[in-house]
Amino acid sequence: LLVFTDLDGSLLDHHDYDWSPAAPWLRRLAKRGDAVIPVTSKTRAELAVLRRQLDLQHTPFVTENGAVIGLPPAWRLPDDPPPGDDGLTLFTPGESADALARRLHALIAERLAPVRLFSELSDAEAAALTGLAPADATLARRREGSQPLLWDGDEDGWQRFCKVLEEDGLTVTRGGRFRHVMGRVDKGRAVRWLARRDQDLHRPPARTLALGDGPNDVPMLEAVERAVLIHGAHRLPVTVRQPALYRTRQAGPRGWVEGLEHWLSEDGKENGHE
Ligand code: 2M8
Ligand code: MG
Ligand code: MG
Repeated sequence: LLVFTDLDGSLLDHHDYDWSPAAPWLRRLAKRGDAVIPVTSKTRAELAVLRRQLDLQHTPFVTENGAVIGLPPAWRLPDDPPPGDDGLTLFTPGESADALARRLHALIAERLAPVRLFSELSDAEAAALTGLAPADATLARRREGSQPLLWDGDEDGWQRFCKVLEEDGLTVTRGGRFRHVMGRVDKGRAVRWLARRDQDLHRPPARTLALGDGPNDVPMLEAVERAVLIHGAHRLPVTVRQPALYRTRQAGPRGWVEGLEHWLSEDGKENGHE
């Protein structure tokens, strides 16, 4: 089983980033040999810390809403680009964060749009907005392939600006707190890429399950066999076209557990809801 999971508001609590309610299930899945694959808006710098803490060093990951895909050695194919010093092989299907910032600044100036780039805040401002420790805010600001935005205008104005961005070929989505701009990537494409890679490695065909709480998770929830929409502490509306969708009552890591327990029994066998 490949378990694709969002972090903030899903495996991690939206407010304090705690995942302790999910720890027993993380151990259970690891023991069964099921891959738990983080698919997040967070940066590779943030995830490097979390992969160690969550003991997910041997599974792939997706950062910045699909802009970066990272593979551990066991997921490599011979023709892949060479791995970095950390042993990870990286794919960056989108656009660089610097190029995105340049394009955004041009459009912001042209439209006088009330936008700030999260990556250009001070660590103290970023920490105050997210509840992250200042050192973690530094890691969150280190973008490689996406730019989270702060919009200081009304919703109509945002819809108009969003159209401008999309007409310029950018992808726009929303996480629990911020609006995010990327090149032509999303979590769904990254998940399909990883499921295909799993097949290309000639492993026994894997089932796929995904869990997420935000609008940015929708393409991922629609790209798998079975999905869990975790109750959002952010209260944004989320619509998912997925017949095998379970909506949790609980938020964050408790909702994550509730969703897994809907689809899997404790011995890891799959429950029969369809
Ligand atoms: C941002 O991502 C979340 C994900 O839902 C959001 O939009 O609310 C990113 O900047 C990420 O890097 C950061 O860790 C997170 C902190 O809340 O916010
Ligand atoms: Mg989330
Ligand atoms: Mg996220």
